[in-house]
Amino acid sequence: MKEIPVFYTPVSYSHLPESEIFSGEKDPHAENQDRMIKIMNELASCGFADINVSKLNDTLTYVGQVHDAKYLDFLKNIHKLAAADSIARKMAPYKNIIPSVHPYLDLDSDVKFKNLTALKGRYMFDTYTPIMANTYDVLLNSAAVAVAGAKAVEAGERFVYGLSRPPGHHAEKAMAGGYCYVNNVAIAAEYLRLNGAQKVAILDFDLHHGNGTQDIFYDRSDVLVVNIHGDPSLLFPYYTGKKDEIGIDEGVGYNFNFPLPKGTGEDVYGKTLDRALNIVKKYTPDYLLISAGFDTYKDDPINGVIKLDTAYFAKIGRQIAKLNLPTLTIQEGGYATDVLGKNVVSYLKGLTGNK
Ligand code: SP5
Ligand code: ZN
Repeated sequence: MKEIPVFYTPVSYSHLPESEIFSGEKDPHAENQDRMIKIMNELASCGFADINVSKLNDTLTYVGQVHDAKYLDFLKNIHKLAAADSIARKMAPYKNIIPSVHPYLDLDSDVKFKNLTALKGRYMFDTYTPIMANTYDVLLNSAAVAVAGAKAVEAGERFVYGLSRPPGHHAEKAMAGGYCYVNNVAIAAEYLRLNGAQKVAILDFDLHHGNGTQDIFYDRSDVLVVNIHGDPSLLFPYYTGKKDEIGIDEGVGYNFNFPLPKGTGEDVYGKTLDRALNIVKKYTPDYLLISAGFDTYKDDPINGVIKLDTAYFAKIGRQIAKLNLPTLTIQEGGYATDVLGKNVVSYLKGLTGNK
């Protein structure tokens, strides 16, 4: 399987969120290190060529094009600020930064967010996405994988897979959430736009609506965003992902959502995928980027809505490949750890038409 280079960074293994807080209770964190180990092992046993992205190079430039400077300062500094604050209060330093309150008015006030608790609530939209001491380093390396992948398709590779971890599609311009801190696929898209591509399309087939990617490109026509996901009235991220979110200003007509009802299987999924791919085709993009989440797998522990099996991910790959576009796939969710590697490989083999 030399046809699909795999980009990854071992720095991702040091991302160890230990728990996510759901309704006041601590659950073991679903986005665990084992996921990546399983993917890497399966890729290795199928002979994929893996490429260790060991340097950030110009990653920060493109991260800065997508995310607000104040948000990036927050990600970079919050741990040190919180540590200093704990010492001043004679408390043990926090291991995990998690918000406690959220602003409901005036998100741009500089005055309001001087207090650390207020600041956390401003830049983190849920209690599932803890910031640890090494998180800033880890998220930059995860983004570097996406940038390296973008450079590889730019250099002429037909298919590239970027195993970014942590994932990215829930990260908005100025907000972390849904296990995501910076938006890897958006950073790759922005890299391609700033280096000569006129039009980039993003297709997101993670179970969850890619609210972050939608937020980042909502007022733009140069990056088409198409999302297929479980009905957000039943599922995270709840507040976005409805059909009538079509973009604003320049971006009207360049954002598409396909929310799917509980119990969606291959038949309905396949028809929806065809419609989504037709929209991409009509747009005639220079590049296609895929936010690939495998949490639509039938036995995924956080899925009760869309039911696909391992073989079906190959079908998704085959349908995407029919568009004949240079295609960069970025890893997002998927929490059925034991079969995650097999699901990823099934999809990648579908892209190239391998069995
Ligand atoms: C990248 C990605 O797929 N992010 C998904 C984040 C969704 N998190 C949902 C967490 C659901 C909480 N689990 C409730 C378990 C009850 N004990
Ligand atoms: Zn997901």
